[in-house]
Amino acid sequence: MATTFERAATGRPVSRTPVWFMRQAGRSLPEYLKLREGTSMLESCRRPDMVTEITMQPVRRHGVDAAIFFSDIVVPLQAAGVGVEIKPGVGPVMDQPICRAEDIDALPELTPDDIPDIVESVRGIVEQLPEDTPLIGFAGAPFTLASYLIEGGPSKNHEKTKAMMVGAPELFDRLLSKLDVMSELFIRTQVEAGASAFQVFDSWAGYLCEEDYRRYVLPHTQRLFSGLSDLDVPSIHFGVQTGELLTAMSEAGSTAVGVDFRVDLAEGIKRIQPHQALQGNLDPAMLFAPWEALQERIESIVRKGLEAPGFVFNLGHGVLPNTDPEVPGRVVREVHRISEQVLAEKA
Ligand code: 1CP
Repeated sequence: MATTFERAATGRPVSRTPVWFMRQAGRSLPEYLKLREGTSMLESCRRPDMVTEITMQPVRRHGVDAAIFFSDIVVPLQAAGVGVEIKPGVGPVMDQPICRAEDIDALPELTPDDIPDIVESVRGIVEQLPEDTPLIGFAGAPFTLASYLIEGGPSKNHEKTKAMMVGAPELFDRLLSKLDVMSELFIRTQVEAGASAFQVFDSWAGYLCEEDYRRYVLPHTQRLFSGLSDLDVPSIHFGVQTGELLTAMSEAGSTAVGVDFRVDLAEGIKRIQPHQALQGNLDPAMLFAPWEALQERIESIVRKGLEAPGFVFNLGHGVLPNTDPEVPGRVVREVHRISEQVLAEKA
């Protein structure tokens, strides 16, 4: 039987709205900080005992309706042999940024033999998860991964990436094609090992105008989703500041589209495909607001979201580092309460 999350993410009826939070595992949890002491981020991602425990922590503490695999979008690059490190407080940093054709040709391919630990981690998590709590796998979208490779690390303006995109489109296309294959294998590995759904993070797509997105990026993301369509599991496509791109992103082929907090959900519904589910979109900063103010926001989002064919409650981006670890669980309970009430009113 499909779980509430799987039903909502594919537009099937539910009795209440499922909730999970991007970055629900991590810096906001004292038990995470303790476990991570002395182990680098990428090493933690490759140790099945740690991945399993960290993925389970928010499920236990917050009672969320889905777990998200603890990993990072650069893990497949690192597993394939690319020199990359995740610097605390910075993010992924590359040993050697990509700029020429030779760099792209030299980019190693990911093979199943590089990631037996991912299979082991997923199996360990699925064994521990309650039956009604699915595991969501994920990967970075080709464009967002390309930005880290070309810029060499986190970037404010993505100028080198855009320069290659318009100045050497055939190189850019070759790079994104290689990343497509890598992300497809990373997701396929997670789902075949037991993940019930997946999310594609195109975090930095929102830096593009729609014309460039459609011309240089969308065909690759479409290929990624169509390559995974045989898995027949719910899929979510998410990016930050993508209000202007939502319609184009909705054409990539996911069952659900993630909306960040800048877009009103009533407007978001109009911009995606009529059959698609919606995921979002509470501003993560609102978890710091007084409870009554937060409650009002939750109710407004749930009422709007439930007008879509399917609705998954989430934040508009990741949980912020200093979030009170008691608050996400309260949000979960409140979303359940309000959505049950709204769905009863509609029945
Ligand atoms: O030092 C630390 O503790 C590392 C902090 C950290 C964590 C906990 C990083 C570095 N990544 C992660 C885990 C992570 N990354 C998850 C775990 C599952 C969960 O959601 O609980 C996921 C899904 C990601 C995916 C990811 N990594 C994205 C897409 C999501 C998003 O936030 O938009 C991106 C852009 C990255 C790159 C990255 N990794 C880490 C940081 C700080 C960043 C962003 C850096 C930047 O601003 O460019």
